[in-house]
Amino acid sequence: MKRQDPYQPQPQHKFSFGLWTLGNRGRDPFGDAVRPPISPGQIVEMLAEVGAWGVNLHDNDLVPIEASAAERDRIVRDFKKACAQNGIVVPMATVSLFFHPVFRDGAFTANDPEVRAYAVQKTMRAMDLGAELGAKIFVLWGGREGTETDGCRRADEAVKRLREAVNYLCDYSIQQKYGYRFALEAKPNEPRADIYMSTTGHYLGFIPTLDHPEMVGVNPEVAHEHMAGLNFMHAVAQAWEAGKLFHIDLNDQAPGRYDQDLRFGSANLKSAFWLVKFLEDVGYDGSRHFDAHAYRTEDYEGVKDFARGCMRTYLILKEKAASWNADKEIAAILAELSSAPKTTPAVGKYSKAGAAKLLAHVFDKDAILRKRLPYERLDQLTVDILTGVR
Ligand code: DIG
Ligand code: MN
Ligand code: MN
Repeated sequence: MKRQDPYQPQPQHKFSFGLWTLGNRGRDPFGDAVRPPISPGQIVEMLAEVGAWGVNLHDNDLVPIEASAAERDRIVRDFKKACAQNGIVVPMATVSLFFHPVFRDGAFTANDPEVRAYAVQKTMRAMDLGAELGAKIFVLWGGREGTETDGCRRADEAVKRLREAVNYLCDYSIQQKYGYRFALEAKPNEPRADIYMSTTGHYLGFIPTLDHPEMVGVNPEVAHEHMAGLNFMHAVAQAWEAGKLFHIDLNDQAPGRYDQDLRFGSANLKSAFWLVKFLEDVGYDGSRHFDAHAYRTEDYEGVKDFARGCMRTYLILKEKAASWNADKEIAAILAELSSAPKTTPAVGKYSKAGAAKLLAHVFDKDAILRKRLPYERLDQLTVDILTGVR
């Protein structure tokens, strides 16, 4: 009897893909499309075939920007039917404020007030569409919100314009009773030379300045923090700790390159492991969304391999994280690391008495220095587990 594949995706894993990921036709700045176009319905069927749970979309991934109201309604009706027939849900929606040339100078932060107003209108309509499909997370990625020359606008004016748009859209969601949580996605550059809100940290500093900060979180993407040379799991951990990890874009990326949106875990397996371990250790319950696409060399069978690989690698690393957590030698090392004499004064919440005790305490620095920090052994045990030799 064929052993059940332990890395077979299930709905409870909440694996989702954007229409634009499996529908990516392989066009790049130096080459035309290599794959024929496929319809949203065909993408939904493909997602069901590989075992995904959800599908996400930009407004124009589904509804062409010039579609009439009647065409829009027909397209949405057909898409809802395809999702229902294939048991695929729509957990997240977003809006394209970057593809149409009208956004060449940005959208919410553009210098032209008409463009800024049109961007908000287009987002409202994309929120309507997402709500109709059952989405509860709305992602905003400001791909064009940036500059090639900083002579074009004051950077603090851009922040003000962005805040005005996000406040307005939060109020629209409240008025419409959509119940959206907004997830803001950072990226350092490309398509603009420098994008505002370039890292997840920038957004975590921006959110508390909004009218409805409780409605707004972040959507960190692996590739985007890696492009900035940052530790992605640290960005995710800070977002989580602040109660702001509303969504996540999983993929992979070699540092210092343009956005590669590679198959999850295909470039930096160890950093992918620390991420999966963190998400599983803290019980993150949101979508595991893959914002990635297949190599340009692939046909649609290869695109399915790409999608299966994203989910398979996540599940393999999830199993490795459980092995790491159960490893006795690792547990012993971790216990040793945090040991200290019983007389060590705690810091905790400030108090006059506590401060007096701390100031009076004599620290034996030589004794502290004798305590080992066996990180080489700890990291090699991690490598042994990841490579399957332990
Ligand atoms: C790019 O990483 C962005 C767009 O694909 C989209 O707006 C967002 C959705 O996850 N990610
Ligand atoms: Mn990306
Ligand atoms: Mn993304």
